[in-house]
Amino acid sequence: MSNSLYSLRMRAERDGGHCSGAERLAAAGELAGLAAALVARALACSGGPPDAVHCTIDRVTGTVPCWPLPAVRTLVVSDWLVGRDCAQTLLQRAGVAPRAAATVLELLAAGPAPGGRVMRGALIVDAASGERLELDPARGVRVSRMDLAPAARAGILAALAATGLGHPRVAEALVLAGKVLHAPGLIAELCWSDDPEYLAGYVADPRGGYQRITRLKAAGDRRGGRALFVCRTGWDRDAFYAYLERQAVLFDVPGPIAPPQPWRP
Ligand code: WAQ
Ligand code: MG
Repeated sequence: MSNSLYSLRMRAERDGGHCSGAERLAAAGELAGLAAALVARALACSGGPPDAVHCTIDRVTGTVPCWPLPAVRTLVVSDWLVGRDCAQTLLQRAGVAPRAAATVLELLAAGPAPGGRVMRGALIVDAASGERLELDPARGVRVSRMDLAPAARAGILAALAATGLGHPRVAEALVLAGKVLHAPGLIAELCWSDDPEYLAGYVADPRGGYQRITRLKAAGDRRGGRALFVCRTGWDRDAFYAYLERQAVLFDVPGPIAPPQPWRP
């Protein structure tokens, strides 16, 4: 599985800000249909039609590793305030300094791009000091070139749906987190959606896996984002970007999926 694979990336913007994005890996024969589906998704993005939709297709070169997906847990919280406390605790357990975790939670809540907007990509944050490390803080790092392996796709989506995780955002976020967890120097990832109706988010880390939190924001809130916390010691920013933006990765086996459990601090 190498030469015949293409990376397909879509991003859409409105009023100079990010409003929709997606990244897939597919064989040549699938590209036309997939691109059409992603354009349709961009045109349907919440908040009104986009001003621009960009689709980029690149042939993938080099070998493509196939990895298992992270383990999935769902922590049920009564409201988003408890959810953010839960995220703070999980980030600390993963090795993020308390102040760094709190600062980033506040930043995502406020809208991390200039003017309180959402970013197209993810923040990169020093897990010890909270310092921002992106090359371009308005854009962040955009993780791409990852997908479910075509032959395993239907089975993995069925396994997720059978446990109540059939929403397409779950599979997409799980694949993204699966790639992020192998990034050099990665300590943890924090994410919640910018979709005003999608309230769940997650903290992922190499030991804890993909830890869903049922509410990380209030209904109707258009702000969301992602942050990648790294250990600065020996960290190489260029290698980090190269892995996240250019290395293609497929996932062919689901991890264990635990039933939802109430969050107890
Ligand atoms: N690379 C880096 N950052 C990204 C990417 C990417 N490929 N895609 C999105 N982001 C950033 C960007 O700032 C978005 O505003 C933010 O993440 C949220 O993106 O288990 O749907 O696509 O129930 O809205 C998580 C929970 C859902 C799923 C996350 O994110 C579950 C989600 P969205
Ligand atoms: Mg997305």
